[in-house]
Amino acid sequence: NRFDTYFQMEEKDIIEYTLLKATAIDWDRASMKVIIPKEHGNLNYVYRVTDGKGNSIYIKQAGTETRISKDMKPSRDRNRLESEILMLQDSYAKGMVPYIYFYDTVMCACGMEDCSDFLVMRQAMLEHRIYPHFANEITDFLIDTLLKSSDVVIDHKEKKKIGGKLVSPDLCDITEKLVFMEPYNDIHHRNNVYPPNADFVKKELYEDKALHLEVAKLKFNFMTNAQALIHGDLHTGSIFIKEDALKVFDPEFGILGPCGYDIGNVIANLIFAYDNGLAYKKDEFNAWVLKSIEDVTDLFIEKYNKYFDKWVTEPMARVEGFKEYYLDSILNDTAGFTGTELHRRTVGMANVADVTTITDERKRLIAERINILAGKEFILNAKSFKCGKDYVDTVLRCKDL
Ligand code: SR1
Ligand code: MG
Repeated sequence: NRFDTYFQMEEKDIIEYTLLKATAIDWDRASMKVIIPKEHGNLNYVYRVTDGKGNSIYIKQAGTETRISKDMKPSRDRNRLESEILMLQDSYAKGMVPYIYFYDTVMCACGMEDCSDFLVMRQAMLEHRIYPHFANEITDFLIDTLLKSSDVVIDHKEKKKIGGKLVSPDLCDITEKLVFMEPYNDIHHRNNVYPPNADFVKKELYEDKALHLEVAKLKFNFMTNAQALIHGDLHTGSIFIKEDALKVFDPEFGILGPCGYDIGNVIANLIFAYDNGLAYKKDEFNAWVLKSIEDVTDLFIEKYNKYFDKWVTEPMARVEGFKEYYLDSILNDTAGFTGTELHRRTVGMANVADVTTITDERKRLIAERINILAGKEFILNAKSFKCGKDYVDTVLRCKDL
């Protein structure tokens, strides 16, 4: 059949492809239609297929080039990695990721549970929606996926196999450059710096040598600290959310890496939501965002302390003091990676709508400075961020600088 050789599908190919691959669903052919979702990520192509009987599915395909840049051509195998990581994460955190119906290594496409009854959380944040359950659920996801895939719990040989099978060198390369280098030197001349903040960025990010040293340490931490199977890109655009549930998707940047990278990404992206709420004077929303920043940190610590003892299998991890030592390293990393995410999404190639849609120049300038200054505090004083309040206090202080 014509799907035996890779080509980048278009809307007109999707129904035929769905019928061929998504055979677990009893489709009503006559009423099938394809919808292109409004939101999309930076890399891939997504279609939603429905029929008149209530069946539906997302078809997601990796293109040869990324959507954000035609110059970037990360291996299309990323679609397999994403599918396999989602299936593994589902075994760690049941129901907290979309179900994978199939994945196809020829067309580099998968069939994923339709989550259109959820909103992409980035969009929900732009609409200043409040989700009181968020912190509890995301920390369930974090503790389940991170602790269970760390050497504290998982069989060590199993874990090493995951590293060989589920990591994309190309996507790691993107993160290593976009997160841990370019925001500090614009070496590839593809940063997106808001012109009114150009001098500020130069002074605070490009010329601060002490900052560069700490970022270099974080980069090597990211590349060498194979602590757990991390999602690798856990921003609000990778979370589907509704009133009573959430699902995390898009783990193609997954890697055996430091747990703090995922936790830090969640905290930083809540700070972007706060920036937007501040610019648009959404006080109730921002009170919830700040509470969520606090709760994400504190609930992670609470759940870590609870489940470490229940789940630990590695005898040396039971040695007195190890549990505290390990948590401390995760918290230090969390602070540093919160900082790098704040910086790269503010000045780097992949900005976030929370900030770029602030239309008032002065307010956007302030939002960006909060991110830059708070990010520096998190990186330079990482050891002082031990609980949620430490993060909130810093954001509030930077708002008034
Ligand atoms: C080239 S891709 C740019 C960014 O989008 C993805 O979501 C990752 O965050 C990546 O760094
Ligand atoms: Mg993505």
